[in-house]
Amino acid sequence: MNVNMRVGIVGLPSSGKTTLFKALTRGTVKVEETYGQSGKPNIGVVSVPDSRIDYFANEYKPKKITYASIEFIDGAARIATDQGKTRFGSDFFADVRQVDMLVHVVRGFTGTAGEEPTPIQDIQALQDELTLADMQLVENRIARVEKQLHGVKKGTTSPVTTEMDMLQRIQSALEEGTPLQSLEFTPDEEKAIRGYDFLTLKHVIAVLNIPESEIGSPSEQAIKLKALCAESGVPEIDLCAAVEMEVSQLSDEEETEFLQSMGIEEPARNVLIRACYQSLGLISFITAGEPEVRAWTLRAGSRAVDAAGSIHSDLARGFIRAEVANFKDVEAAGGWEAAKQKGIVVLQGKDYIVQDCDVMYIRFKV
Ligand SMILES: Nc1nc2c(ncn2[C@@H]2O[C@H](COP(=O)(O)OP(=O)(O)OP(=O)(O)O)[C@@H](O)[C@H]2O)c(=O)[nH]1
Ligand SMILES: [Mg+2]
Repeated sequence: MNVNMRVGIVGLPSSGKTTLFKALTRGTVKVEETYGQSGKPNIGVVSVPDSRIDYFANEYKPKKITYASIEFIDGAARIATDQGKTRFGSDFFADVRQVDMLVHVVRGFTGTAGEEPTPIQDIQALQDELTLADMQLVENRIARVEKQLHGVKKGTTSPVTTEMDMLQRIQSALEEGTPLQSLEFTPDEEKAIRGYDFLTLKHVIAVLNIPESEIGSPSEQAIKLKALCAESGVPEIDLCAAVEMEVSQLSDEEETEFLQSMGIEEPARNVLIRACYQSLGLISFITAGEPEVRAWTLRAGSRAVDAAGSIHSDLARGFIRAEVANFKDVEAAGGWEAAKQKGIVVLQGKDYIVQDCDVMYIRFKV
């Protein structure tokens, strides 16, 4: 399985989307500054930072090092402001449908024309639009199912009545402002829902683009936004995109030095990349050896045999056992071989649920 997750960077004009994109891609992608001019989005594939890989790369000096990756798209899902009013075009929704999740950049700095930041309203505006689009979707679908219901005998149940029942539940939830994520569905319903592609079911991470002066000392507004996001279960990250972009252009050593001097452990872009990965419900396990040290992406809850299959179908077919250890334990033991000798590496069967911190070696025979 090659999981290629696509994250759309959305937000009002001049909120700092492209600046953030440059920070995420560390200047490796040539960017179009505004889509107004080209209409083309900026697309960049970014490695998910992973200290486990760095550790084994150091131990094995492998020929190849492969991090997990995420694709970021800046410029899909454009939003325009027209005389102070936010406009979401139909292409906005079409673009949003194509990504797996959204990073919503909101302006926390004073605008170029002196506009005060209004992050809470900005977040709400996008949420409202997504909700409205979903209401429209559910209404259209209900109208269609109603027609099909004519052919169903009253008092009997059929797939059509079940669908109608579910659609009505969704409709009331949207009207009441209850997040669809909090509704309970049967596995069949879940499948149907994925087919509808509701926008409010996309995971969102809010990024408050703060001025440099507020790094480490959040404003009242930032604190309020954080509380609000926590309440609605939306992860929120404060960062200064302009500083992140500058830092990201430095070499690794310079960057570490610079951040240390500011008392910062790691760049916010890494925190954001990892948050996206988590929000998508993904985990990774590591395989390590001289040919390659590599992170493999899996959906949380996957079994050892799925992990084997993600490497190669032969490994799933001929799966015998997986040698598994927690990375922290391997590190503490002083490496994989040492961990084996100390009995830290254990054998697991097909149904073992892979954990995000696992280092694995698959034993197989075909
Ligand atoms: N003070 C400050 N200005 C920023 C920051 N990030 C971006 N800007 C400025 O805000 C303006 C817009 O930044 P962009 O990154 O181009 O914003 P955008 O969201 O991509 O804009 P559009 O693509 O036109 O919608 C630029 O003048 C940036 O220099 C920041 O963190 N702090
Ligand atoms: Mg831009």
